[in-house]
Amino acid sequence: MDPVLVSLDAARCPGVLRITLNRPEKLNAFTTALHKGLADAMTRAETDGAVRCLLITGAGRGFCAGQDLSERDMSAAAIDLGEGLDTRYNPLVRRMHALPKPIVCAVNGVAAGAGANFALACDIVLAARSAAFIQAFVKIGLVPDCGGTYFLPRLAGTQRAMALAMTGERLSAEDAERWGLIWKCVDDADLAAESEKLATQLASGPTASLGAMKKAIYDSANNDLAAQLDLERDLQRQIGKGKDYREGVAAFIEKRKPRFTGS
Ligand code: LHQ
Repeated sequence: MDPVLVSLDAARCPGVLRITLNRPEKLNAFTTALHKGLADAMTRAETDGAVRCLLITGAGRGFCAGQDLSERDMSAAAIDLGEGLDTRYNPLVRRMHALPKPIVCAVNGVAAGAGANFALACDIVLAARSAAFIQAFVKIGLVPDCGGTYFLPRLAGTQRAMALAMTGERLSAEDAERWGLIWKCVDDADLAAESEKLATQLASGPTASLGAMKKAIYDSANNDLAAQLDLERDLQRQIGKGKDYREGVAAFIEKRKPRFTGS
């Protein structure tokens, strides 16, 4: 069984590359093969102009239970967890952040360990009401990875980040929404339709402008106001040269819906 399903269904969700983690019997825990599937999907997202938004979800009752703990060689000589981060997790998170296209995540069930932080690395996160986020690392004597110590304090504040990491307590999707970790918690039965609707809307949007928003908002974490104002100017200058800006203004003047092409 393919550990990652990748599809672009032009009839159902035009412009949306759907990426489904597909090891439902193990709650879609990361293996080397699953990472390879994700890396290939990212390459397609980066190079295929027909892809204008990503939609990531999980098959079955879980979203992702983090690293598959049965795949690790536990002999003392073999343990180098940094290697897995260097070669698989960290490049994945960097590529997701750098991708100049929006990434929607539909968290369909439990998201634990690196699975929780993989979800938080997406640009807009929806979660089913029955889903939960667990910083499970403390339970096996590790530290949050996959960007967790970067995203959590920025999204939820230092106190909440610290307590989530140190206790490994389960955070419900409702609380995750209340705390600002995710965009929306929706009824389980509505998750697929809501996330497809959002991804399809973004895929028909001004892609270059969405990509620039992503860069500006993420870079703001490391910029002072002066640098951020300069960045906004540079991005606006660049985006203003695109066809979508002209189309947006023309549509406004002509009192019609814009037809953005992503250029
Ligand atoms: C799993 C897993 C799993 C294998 C469920 N592995 N089988 C770590 C090390 C190295 C380098 C880089 O980074 C990392 C980062 C990390 O991600 S560390 C954190 C790893 N993840 C965890 O510690 C979470 C472990 N899983 C759980 O605590 C529970 O499964 C949760 C709370 C996610 C869900 O609980 P339940 O709903 O009760 O499901 P379950 O425990 O019965 O799991 C269902 C099946 O999935 C079961 O298999 P089985 O054959 O017995 O039916 C589990 O063994 C398997 N599974 N997580 N990470």
